[in-house]
Amino acid sequence: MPSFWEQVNKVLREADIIIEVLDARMIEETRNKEVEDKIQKYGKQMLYVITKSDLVDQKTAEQAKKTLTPSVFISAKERFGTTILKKKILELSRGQPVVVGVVGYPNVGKSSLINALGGKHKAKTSSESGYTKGVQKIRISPKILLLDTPGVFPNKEKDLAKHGKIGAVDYSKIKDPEVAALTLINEESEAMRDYYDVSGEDAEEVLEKIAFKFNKLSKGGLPNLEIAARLVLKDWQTGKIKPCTY
Ligand SMILES: Nc1nc2c(ncn2[C@@H]2O[C@H](COP(=O)(O)OP(=O)(O)OP(=O)(O)O)[C@@H](O)[C@H]2O)c(=O)[nH]1
Ligand SMILES: [Mg+2]
Repeated sequence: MPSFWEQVNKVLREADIIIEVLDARMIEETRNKEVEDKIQKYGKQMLYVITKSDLVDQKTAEQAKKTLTPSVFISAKERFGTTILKKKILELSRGQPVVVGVVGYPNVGKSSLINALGGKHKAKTSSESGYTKGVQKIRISPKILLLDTPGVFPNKEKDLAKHGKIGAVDYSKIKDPEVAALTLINEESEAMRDYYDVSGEDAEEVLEKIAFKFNKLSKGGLPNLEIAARLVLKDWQTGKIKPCTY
């Protein structure tokens, strides 16, 4: 099977419109500049779709809308924004039949978005990142054919902590969960405090307290930071912890 990037490249070349799917909690971090550069190079029409908007407040949504155009806010979970998105696609294609490629980082919600748009042939989804392995065609209306693609991140990007935060690498598979979790605790300290109801001088102390609180202990009763780190990454990646935006 061709690599994930090879498959995405083919879709970028062949589709008429490209949807870049972004996670509303981490909009800038889930923008794939390598994908965006290619879209520009091929002269394709791009549409930003910001999904998981059920996890952020309205203010965040409105701010992002101003900077990214054209963009549509949706929640696949709550089936919000899907009608507007279909309308937007038809507006961009001037009512003509159109092939739309759906691309983005792993686990941002590409397949869920396609399902929310009402495809009869459902795209398979999972909380595990890297789930979609090949391009799938899903017709959502007589005029709109969607291409679901495997998630990719920029080749040059080796930022493991970021990949843990945005869920591009699954919490169960991440190689250095402590580094990723400590970075996340630092960046989202208020959200972490609210969710776990613990506080500490620094991220490490917070992680230790989480380990104690959830009984993630090694022999001898010491906190098992690796297991606690995976718990934090899991809660974040699955959307249990909502970011503080004020
Ligand atoms: N809260 C919330 N969760 C969502 C939403 N859309 C998707 N998810 C969750 O995000 C996770 C990933 O969803 P997928 O649709 O499989 O993501 P994907 O981009 O296709 O992932 P890959 O195929 O692995 O690249 C799943 O656990 C979904 O339940 C949404 O609108 N709101
Ligand atoms: Mg998928």
